[in-house]
Amino acid sequence: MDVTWGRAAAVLEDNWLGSSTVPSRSLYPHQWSWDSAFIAIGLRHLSPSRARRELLTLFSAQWRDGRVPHILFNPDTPPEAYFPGPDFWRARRTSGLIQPPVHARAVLAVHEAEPDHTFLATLYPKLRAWHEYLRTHRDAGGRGLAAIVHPWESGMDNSPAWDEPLARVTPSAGFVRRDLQHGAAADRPSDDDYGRYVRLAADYRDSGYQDFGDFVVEDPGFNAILADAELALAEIAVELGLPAAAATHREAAARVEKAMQEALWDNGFFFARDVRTGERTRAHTCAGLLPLLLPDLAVAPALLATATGPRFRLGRVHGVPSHDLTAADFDAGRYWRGPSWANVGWLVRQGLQRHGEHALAARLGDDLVETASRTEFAEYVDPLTGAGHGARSFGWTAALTLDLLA
Ligand code: 2M8
Repeated sequence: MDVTWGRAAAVLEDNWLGSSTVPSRSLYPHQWSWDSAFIAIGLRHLSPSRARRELLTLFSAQWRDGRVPHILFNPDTPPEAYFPGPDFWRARRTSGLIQPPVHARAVLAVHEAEPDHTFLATLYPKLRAWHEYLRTHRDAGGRGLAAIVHPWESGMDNSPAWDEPLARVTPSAGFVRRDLQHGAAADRPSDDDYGRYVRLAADYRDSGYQDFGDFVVEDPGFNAILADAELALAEIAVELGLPAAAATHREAAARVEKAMQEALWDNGFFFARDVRTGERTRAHTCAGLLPLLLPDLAVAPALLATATGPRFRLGRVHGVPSHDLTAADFDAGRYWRGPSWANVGWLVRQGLQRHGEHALAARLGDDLVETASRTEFAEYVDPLTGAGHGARSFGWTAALTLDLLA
């Protein structure tokens, strides 16, 4: 057995709580939404039944309005282990925010590893309700794009794309950051940003998790993943013998893609759009590369040129930098402001394959495996040196390594 395979499998074993997997035993001791989807994609190679359990556990916490919460709290974890914990959210056992909808893709992948009609038939209506929530409750701009109401919803918390809309938010004070007990301050978001995250989350909570507040943004990463998820849902519908439903999912994907093209594309790149001002934010971040996931993306050649050009240097650096290498505020070690993340690398690799860029996809895949193995499955890495940062034994890094090796 490959040594890396065994070590990656051991990480998932250690992070397994019995019905779900934590991203990290120290920094993130609960179940996170998009982490679980990526983890299931790796777990399916070890145990399809555990991968199914991972996703079924997450969807057991789906809200009645269809949203899949971004954190499902583990009742056995001490409250002081993570902030903001269940007391903050006042939503029983979950947060009230969401994360990118990678789940349909994960459900399909798990089914492909070991076909299970009951699993598909159980999750299909839940996935439909989840996408329906995004399409209706989250269409703040009225353009057919899902808006996020908090940087945490992008999964790319302190991305430079959020600097402008966040500047409107007055930071909260009087809370204790638990993350700094486990992570180096220079690798984590700043105190000011954290204060803004807490303010936005409290305002949203106080509105009953309904109102659009100061931060309302259309993110190309989130929407590309949504369009891809609709394509995955179409494949699931075909598997379930529902060809008419499959056609509606493909149409939904096409609508999101068209809206992204019209509202977010500019000069060779996809940018986030601030719904409050109507302006596109100017930062080139890795989220703008994720529309490569869409196989019929008309602007793929131009986007590929940006990906391989000086801003991201794909194939010539480690992974996919989370921020523009040429930007003055690129920071090689600070979270989502420069470092490369395995999940983004894995998604972009899929995109490269879908656009026939097989050599570049293979080079990226090899680098992701080598870097993950060398850094003890680090949460993120410096794209220029490959040095690990953040947590080690990180769930999705280990899981996606397994998927790349399989
Ligand atoms: C990070 O986000 C959480 C808040 O959700 C945090 O900083 O405490 C992000 O990297 C996010 O993408 C990820 O899902 C989460 C757990 O790994 O950690």
